[in-house]
Amino acid sequence: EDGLNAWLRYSPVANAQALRGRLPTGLVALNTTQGSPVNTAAKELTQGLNGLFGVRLSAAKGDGKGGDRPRNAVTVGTVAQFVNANPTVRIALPELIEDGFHINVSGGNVRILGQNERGALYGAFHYLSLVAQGNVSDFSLASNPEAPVRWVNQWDNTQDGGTHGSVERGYGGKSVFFWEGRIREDLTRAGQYARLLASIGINAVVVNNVNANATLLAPELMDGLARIANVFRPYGIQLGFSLNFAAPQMYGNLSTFDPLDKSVIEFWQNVTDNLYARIPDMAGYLVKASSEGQPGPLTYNRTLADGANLFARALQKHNGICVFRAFVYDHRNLNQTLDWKADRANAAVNFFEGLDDKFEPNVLVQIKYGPIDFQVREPVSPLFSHLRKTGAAIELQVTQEYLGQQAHVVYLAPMWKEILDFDLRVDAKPSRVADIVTGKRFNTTLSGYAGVVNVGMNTTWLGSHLAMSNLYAYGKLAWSASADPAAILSEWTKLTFSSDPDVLRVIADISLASWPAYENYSGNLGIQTLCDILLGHYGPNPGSQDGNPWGQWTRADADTIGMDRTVKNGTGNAGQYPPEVAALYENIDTTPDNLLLWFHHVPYTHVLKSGKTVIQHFYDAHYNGSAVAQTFPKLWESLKGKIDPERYEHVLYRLVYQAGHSLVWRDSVNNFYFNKSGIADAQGRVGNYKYRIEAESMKLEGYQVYDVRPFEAASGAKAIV
Ligand code: BDP
Repeated sequence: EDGLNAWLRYSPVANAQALRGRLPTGLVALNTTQGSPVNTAAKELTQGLNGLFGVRLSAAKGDGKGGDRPRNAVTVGTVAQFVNANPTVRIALPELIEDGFHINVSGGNVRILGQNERGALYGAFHYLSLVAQGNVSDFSLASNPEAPVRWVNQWDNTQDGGTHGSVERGYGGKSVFFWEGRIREDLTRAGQYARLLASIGINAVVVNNVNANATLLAPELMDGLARIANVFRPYGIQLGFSLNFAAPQMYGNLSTFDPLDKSVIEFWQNVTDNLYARIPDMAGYLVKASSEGQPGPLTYNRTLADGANLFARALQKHNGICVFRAFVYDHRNLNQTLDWKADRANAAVNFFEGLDDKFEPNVLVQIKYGPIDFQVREPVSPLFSHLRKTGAAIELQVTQEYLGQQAHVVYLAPMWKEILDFDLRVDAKPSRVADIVTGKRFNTTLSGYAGVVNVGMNTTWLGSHLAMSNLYAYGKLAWSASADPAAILSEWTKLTFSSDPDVLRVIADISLASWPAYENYSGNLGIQTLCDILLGHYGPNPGSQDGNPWGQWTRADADTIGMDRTVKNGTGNAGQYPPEVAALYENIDTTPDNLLLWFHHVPYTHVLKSGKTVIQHFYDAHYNGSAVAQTFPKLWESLKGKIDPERYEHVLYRLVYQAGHSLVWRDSVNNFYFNKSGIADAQGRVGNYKYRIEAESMKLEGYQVYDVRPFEAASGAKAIV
């Protein structure tokens, strides 16, 4: 068990023999064309029922024409194909929207019908997931996605200095798509990835990094992209493509990339036509522009709408969409003085202000869940409340960039759920983020989800077996935001490991405790993840938070900490929310403790609602969080013999590492603020390590002592190597 099949293992269910009698033995595929999603569904059903129950499906006699319906068979196809094949049969079909499906199980007779071919494939995967969990009773259900856009973004580089096929913020190895500046010859892994994604309802993958390489527009590379699209197509996955805004100049040798320039418009139309000639069902473009040094419309004093519309118009005749990222900021404070206005959290609303009615209808604005950047705790981005005419998508990050990079277990679904359930109270009316990004709140047609996943060639995909629950949960929540994180996890565990109650309990105990634990040892009270902020985004480095020009500051000094984002005294960020929410955050008494330091600048001695001071909360939370992480290896060890050895050891290794690294986090952050504030820990722990034996004090054979920077990342600023 190397993880490659993730939750699609189809390993025998416990009582397969007893359940087999209730399963179909025949198969009617309503489209048998090679490469069609319905044909894929038929193959999956065959493979799945065989693996799970040892059932060998055979093509059932009679394709149903004239009402001659086969018995004890599973029928799979679209509603239209079914009606076409059974003109005289009348069945009550529930209403399905694009990509939706209907399943009816009556004894061994199973009918799986999609609104389209992709829906039929989703239905087949859903049916297999239910029977794999031992559910073979009769049922009838219909399921429709809540949002049309359920995309994955991969930050894969075609070429990147010497590291060909690297994945930016990817922790699972090299790209499954690119190698040595080209598209891989062998795209087997890309196909396996598409299969996993289809099984959780994903309908498109943007294959290249948002920091896009313009050379991908070369004809031979476009040919390669078409090969990826061919591998995706049987799974109903469309290909999306990231663009470099300056490509007209960098690649096309034009003198400009001004979005209103005629030659630039022609350039993009030409590129788009060339891509669609090769990939007629391409999903569209993803554009990162005027952000983090990337070129964009602002270079020419054009608006972001001018930038987005350039691509949207080129895509219109091909029915493609332009997903334009809202991650636009240039709120640098180069003097690194305390300029309260230099708040990156304000950037997106500032840049999009006044543009709501300026976008072409096929533009979708993709907004990171919080106003900064995938931190362990952020309020939701205020931009969700500003776009009413323009479709909005929420960007979530499956790859755990700031959240432990898959070396720490952090089950993210509870965090996403909190964000999706947050009510922004636009116009004093219920306005859940989930209702905004599914188009319900403002009646937008384009809406949805983007998940930055960043799998790689490692057989575990993400570098860690347990991290895959995040990918699974992402798909499930993008399908329906009402899904419950604990239920999703339990389903994932059953499919990935087993239904053994101990396995379910332990994985739930670890996973559901993991986000709070990580928050506790990595950055509390809304101060953000206190990791190294400039480069790796990994490991503790609270000092780095105040030493960078991007306004992403903790504003900590000897007496005080936190960013004043109030309208009254601070950066005004609280005022970007609708009035009820703005009032909540403006007032320190109504700001929840977990966002206190996001919105307010207070003395370390400020007393929280919990009754503790800020500094004591820091100390205690870091001890509590790391104490929880210490329990993970022991919990996991209780599963020895219940998990196959390969995955058991892989997970254990990481959990032991996490337990250790959580102590590094605890002591680094606590020591840092202890040194800064000079306030002692009421429990006498911080700075008082009398039971600890420092490695550098031991008799060393084959090791050398070296100085650690930042000093707080090692006790006594020393480590051995
Ligand atoms: C940051 C990542 C960087 C991405 C950027 C983005 O560190 O690698 O390019 O976000 O989303 O979090 O564009």
